[in-house]
Amino acid sequence: MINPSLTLWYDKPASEWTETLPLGNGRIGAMVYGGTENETIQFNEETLWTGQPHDYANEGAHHYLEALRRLLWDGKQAEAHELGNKHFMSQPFGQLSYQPFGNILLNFSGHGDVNAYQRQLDLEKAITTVNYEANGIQFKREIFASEPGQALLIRLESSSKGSINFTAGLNSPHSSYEVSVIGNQIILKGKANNYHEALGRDGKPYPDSKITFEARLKVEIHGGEMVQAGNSIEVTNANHATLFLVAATSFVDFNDISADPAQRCNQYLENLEGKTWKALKEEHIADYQNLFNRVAIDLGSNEISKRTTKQRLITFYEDEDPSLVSLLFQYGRYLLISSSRPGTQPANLQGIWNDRLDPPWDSKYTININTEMNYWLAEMTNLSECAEPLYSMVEDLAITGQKVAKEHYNLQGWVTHHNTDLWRGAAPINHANHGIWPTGGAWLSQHLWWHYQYTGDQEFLKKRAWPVLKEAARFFSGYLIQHPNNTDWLVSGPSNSPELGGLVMGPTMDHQIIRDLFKNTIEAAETLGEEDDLTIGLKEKLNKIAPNQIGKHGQLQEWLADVDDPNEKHRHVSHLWGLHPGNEIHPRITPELAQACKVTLSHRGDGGTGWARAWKINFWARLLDGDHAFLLLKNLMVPSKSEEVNYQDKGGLYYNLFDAHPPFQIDGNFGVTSGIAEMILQSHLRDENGDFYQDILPALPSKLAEGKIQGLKSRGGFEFDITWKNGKLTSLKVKSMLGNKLNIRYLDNIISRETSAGEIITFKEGSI
Ligand code: FUC
Repeated sequence: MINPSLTLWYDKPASEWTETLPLGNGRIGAMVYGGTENETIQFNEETLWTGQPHDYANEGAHHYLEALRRLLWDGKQAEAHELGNKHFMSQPFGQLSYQPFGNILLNFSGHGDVNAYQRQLDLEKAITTVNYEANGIQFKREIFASEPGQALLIRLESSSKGSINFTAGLNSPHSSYEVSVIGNQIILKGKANNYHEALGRDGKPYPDSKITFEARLKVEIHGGEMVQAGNSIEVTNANHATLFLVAATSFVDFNDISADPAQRCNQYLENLEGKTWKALKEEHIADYQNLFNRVAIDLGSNEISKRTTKQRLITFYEDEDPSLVSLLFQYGRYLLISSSRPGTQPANLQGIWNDRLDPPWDSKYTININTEMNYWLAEMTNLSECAEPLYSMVEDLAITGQKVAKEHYNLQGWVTHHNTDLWRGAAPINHANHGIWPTGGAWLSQHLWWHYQYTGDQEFLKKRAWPVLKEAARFFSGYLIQHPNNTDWLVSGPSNSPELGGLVMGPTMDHQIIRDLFKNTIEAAETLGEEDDLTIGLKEKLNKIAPNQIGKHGQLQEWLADVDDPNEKHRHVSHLWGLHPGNEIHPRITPELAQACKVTLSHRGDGGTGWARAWKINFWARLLDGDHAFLLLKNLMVPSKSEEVNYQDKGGLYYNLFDAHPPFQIDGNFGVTSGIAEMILQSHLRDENGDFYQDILPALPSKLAEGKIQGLKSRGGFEFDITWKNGKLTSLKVKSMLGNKLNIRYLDNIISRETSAGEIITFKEGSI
């Protein structure tokens, strides 16, 4: 029996990449086509990028900072763009790109015509299977990416002894590679292509690519024969076969690419030596389920849930099959576990799944929404460890960003602009009109503070969050300047409201982010007893940062001036940052500002790119409007066939349920999981003593009137099991992990009580 909330399945092989099924162990990613005569498994390794260690800072750029500000105050934006492009940008203007690694090619001659075909991805086990019947024999292929095994594993079985016949090979899209066969191993060695364009927009060359890579496909058979056939291995009449793919690059860290991929591959294979398929599979399932099984969700299912995933997606807008919502929720968690594990790189714009040498936006890290959206779900859906790579990247950026703070602003502390890459570029890229946006690092810092709020981990706060927060706050303490007319206000600039309207002084979003950074830093200092001149200064500056303003249409102003266009449908709704992921705007606390956010959202509309729709689910949940949040969810859960870059109104999902910007961009998958969680539980508001409110079912859509979730986490260190029927809470179980005070709020009722660490509190129907 297929569980419709935990399985993606199809009755045909994938005909394009966005129909293939993703696997990943955090480091190695694979996309499985599920072909019968020809199977292709396209794979990646997360450190295969173009370029080499590189310092992007533009020395002495700070000499132009004052001039930029002056031009902007004087209303000379075009001149500011020109000056910015000439003197203030990263060297070169762009950053480098994530790369595909190769393909496993399997040929099963005579399997062109098959019956009873089915391929599926089981989210409970993180295994994809392909089943079909050919020439009266049942064939089964199982594939998974093991984290403990550090390998992609493939098993080929059939219902009849001695009927496994295939040829296996490897290739790569890079121009410089070779394939050889030694014994039962196919070896692929290569060097990354250079960036797909020779010169940046400034006419300066991109750094050459220096990363080398190696993959090995080892074939083991039971019965039958195996021979070398050119660069392939040919297997005949085996009972079953197991294939092990290991892959590595020379990357060590953003400063060092001196590792030996061959030695790494050897080591990976050695570690697999002597382990049976069964043992490897069990080890993989146990490791994966340790993370995945922490949260279970059931929103109900019905007859239509039994159809293929493609059919379900096509009709979701009409039938609103609730099990497709649970499936999408869990898919986000699956994709995070598969693309981001302790010790790996964070999930990039495509997670770890990319088949192009020239991927959209380089498949790098865009920090003016996308990278953060990737991690909104991590703490709340009980995958705290999976955010570890993000924290490590922020620590790297705090190093490279220090140089950029010095060279571009002549300031201490660290700063990051709207993109980064494997080399941790922190300087403004692309074009002054949107690249000069200094609040990337401040926004990222929020995630380290959240980790502390969810886990109460003092060690983490002291050793990891605090240095990052303090030095980010140090930068902005020096960076904010007095508004020339409204001299009580401190403002940011030159900057932009991503990516609308070009360079300005004082975009609203910057002020919301900087306020959040200052508040978190002040609280961290108090908690750690680290208050000093800097944090005292932050307190003074905090209240002077230019406030949120309501404009002439009743909208929240995106800029200092009241110039918002009510017809503007731009995908970014950056100035609602204070509503989500920030917490300074809320219907209960700042009702006028919340109302202004609604006006803004009504102007921007209910469409947009995939990630824009996902963000709007979160916005509407924070505005406590579950039905509007559900409308956005529906608007995202529509099939998108378009692969071309489209900035307007074509967001949706591909048939493999990957989010479509379009093109594929993973942020929307993660954002949707966060949005669904925000409908069910919110914990970002606090009482007068600083203890968090636990808002239960704050934005439950009427279309999801019945359901059950187990294992959601909240700020303050609580874990929740929540059940509801007919739109009403019916049972609630809370585990207090840290012994903090519990403030449960349901509708307008509040129950507050002290807890002890480990205590489990159960509320029955009608008791709240
Ligand atoms: C930002 C967005 C685009 C896209 C890109 C990767 O620039 O404005 O829509 O998501 O990042």
